[in-house]
Amino acid sequence: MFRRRPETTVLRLEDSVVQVPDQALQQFEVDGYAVARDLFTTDEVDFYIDHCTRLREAGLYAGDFSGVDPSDTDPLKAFPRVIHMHRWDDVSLKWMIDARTAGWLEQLTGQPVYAVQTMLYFKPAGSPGQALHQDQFYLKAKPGTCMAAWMALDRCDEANGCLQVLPRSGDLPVLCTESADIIQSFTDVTVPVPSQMEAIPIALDPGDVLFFNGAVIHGSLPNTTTDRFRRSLIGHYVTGDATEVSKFYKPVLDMAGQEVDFAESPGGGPCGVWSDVNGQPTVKIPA
Ligand SMILES: O=C(O)CCC(=O)C(=O)O
Repeated sequence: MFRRRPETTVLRLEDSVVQVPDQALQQFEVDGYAVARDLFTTDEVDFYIDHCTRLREAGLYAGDFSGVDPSDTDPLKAFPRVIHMHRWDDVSLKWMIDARTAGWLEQLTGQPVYAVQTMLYFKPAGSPGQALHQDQFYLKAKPGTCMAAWMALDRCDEANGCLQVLPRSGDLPVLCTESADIIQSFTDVTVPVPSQMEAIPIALDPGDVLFFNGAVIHGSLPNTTTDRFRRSLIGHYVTGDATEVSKFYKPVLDMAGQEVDFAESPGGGPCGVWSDVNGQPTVKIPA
């Protein structure tokens, strides 16, 4: 049974278990991302690492497109990512709709949010990264946008392939993609970035969460260490004004875990390309 959508989008800060610092709100306004340090405790992180390890060991899941073989020398085959665990794993569901995450998402976006996806990355030593992309390319939440909550389970830095983000990309339209370098990335499409702009690494400690909107250009470099995992739990959400999302992300849940009605977003649509306006890289959508 679907729940009716709430009539109001007014948020009551006093109901929230967290208060997002002004500095994070300001950074989100400018850049489209913000970091919540220590949002989850060390004990919680230890619990998630243990749970996620057992979950991967337990077998095959829908979304294990290339199978799983712990003895394979290809790190992505030995430890493939797990997707949409919240659909069958209660721990993942509870993590996805945790009140602290909800509070951050709601205060950053100024509206309620709905939850659509969980992902678990192991990214062991030697794994490729993920080429720069925008999540809205995939989720197509409309109107509004999608949001990500990316939680570090290990210390994440440049050596083990932390996330990188392009500052001030949070207001861009969805860009046209091009082929990615599939030695560096496990995905085969990317978005171009003008030479004057540069994605920056976001180092996180276990329990820190990086929040970013669906326009932010982001990705990750390979894990070049010989002995460190870069495990992370990722939740994807859509903002409360959205009425449609790509089929892959349905069913959509409210932050109490109840299914809500959403239309299926059609594929395709226009995409932006960089052009030079008075020496400044600017995205235009060709007519
Ligand atoms: O964790 C990564 O390396 C990339 C994840 C990502 O970019 C995403 O979930 O959109």
